[in-house]
Amino acid sequence: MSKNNHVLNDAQIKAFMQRALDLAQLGAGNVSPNPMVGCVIVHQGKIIGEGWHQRYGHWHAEVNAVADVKDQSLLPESEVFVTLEPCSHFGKTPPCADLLVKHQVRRVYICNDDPNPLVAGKGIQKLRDAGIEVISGVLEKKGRVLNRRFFTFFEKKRPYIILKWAESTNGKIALPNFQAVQISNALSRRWTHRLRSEEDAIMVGTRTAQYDNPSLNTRFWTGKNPIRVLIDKHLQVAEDSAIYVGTTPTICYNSIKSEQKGHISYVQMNSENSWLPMILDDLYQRKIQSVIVEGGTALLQSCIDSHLWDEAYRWISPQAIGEGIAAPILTEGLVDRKEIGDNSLWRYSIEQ
Ligand code: AOF
Ligand code: ZN
Repeated sequence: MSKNNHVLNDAQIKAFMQRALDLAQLGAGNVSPNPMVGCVIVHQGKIIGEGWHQRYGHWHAEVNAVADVKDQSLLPESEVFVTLEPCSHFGKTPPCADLLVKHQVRRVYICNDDPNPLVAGKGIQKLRDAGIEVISGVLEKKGRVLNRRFFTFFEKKRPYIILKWAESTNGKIALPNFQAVQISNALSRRWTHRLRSEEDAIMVGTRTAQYDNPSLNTRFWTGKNPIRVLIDKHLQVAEDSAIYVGTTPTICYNSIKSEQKGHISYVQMNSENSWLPMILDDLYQRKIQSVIVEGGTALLQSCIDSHLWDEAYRWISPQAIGEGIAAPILTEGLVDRKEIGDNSLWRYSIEQ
C-alpha cells in the first residue's frame, strides 16, 4: 500500500470539519443529554466514511464513521475529523479513542474538547500516547454554538436558559389585571411549539399558570413535550390547571411540600434566599440541559437582572393593547431582528 503523503490545506481542513458539523446536526432532538457529534474519515483528500451520533444511548459518531468505511485497510493512512474529543470512558459504548487507536489512524482533527469530566482531555491523551497526531480547535466556535446547551450545562453547572415572550407594539404582555390577551399568531405559535420540541424543559411562574392557563406542551409541531416547571411558592395554582393535565413530567417548586403525585413532583424550597439559582441547581442535578422561560414578566426580569440567561426571543406584534402589564426590559445582546408575517422576532444572546 502506498504511503499517504497527501497534505491537506487549511481550506480542506475547515471544509471536512464543516461536513462533520453538518452530520452532527442530524442528531438534533434525538441525542440529548448527549452532544450532537459528527465524524468524517478522509483518505488522500477524499471522504471514505461518515457517521454521526444518531440517538441517545446508541453508537457514537466515530463508531458509525469507521463502520461506514468500505476498505478498512485504508484506516491507518486516514485522517479523522470529529466534532468532539473522542471519548475515553466505558459508558453506553466502549471508548471511541480506543477504536481510533486500534485502527492506528494517521491524525485526528477535533472541533471541541469534551467538557464532560468523564472525558475532559483523557480522550486526546489516549490518542497522543498511542502516537496519533491530534489537532484540536478546528471551527471551535461553530461547534460551541451547535452544542451550546451541552457546554453551558458542564461549564456553568446549570441548564442553558432561553427566555421567550410576546409583547404588543406598546410593550405590554398582558392586560392590567394579568388577564391574558392573544398576542401571538399562527406562525409564532408554530415557532414556539418547535422550540418546545427541541428543549428539555419549560418554566413559568404562578400568575402565568393561573391567568394564561397554558398546557406548555407541543401541539403545533411534531416532537416531544418538554418537562414542565412551575414556580408556585404558596401552591396557588389549582390542581386542575392545564399545566398539570396529561402525563408529561411536571415539577412544582413551592414552600409547602415535597411529594411525588403521579407525573407531578412537588419540590419544597425552604430558604429565604433567591429561588432562581436553587431551582436551576435542582434542574442541573436532574440533568436537564436546557429550559425555556416563558413568563411572566417578574420571572423573566429576574433572569435578566441576575444574568441567568443565554438566549432570548422577543416577539413583537403590531397590535396595541392600551394599559397592561409591561414586558421585561432587555437592553443588551441584540443579535438579530426579523419580520415574520406582521410580527417581528428579536433575538438576543448573552455571548453575542
Ligand atoms: C464521542 N462521540 O458521538 C458522543 C460523545 O452515555 P454515553 O456512553 O453515550 O456517553 C456520553 C458522553 O460521551 C457525553 O456526555 C460526551 O461526553 C460523550 N459523547 N463522545 O466520542 C460521540 N456523543
Ligand atoms: Zn465515544
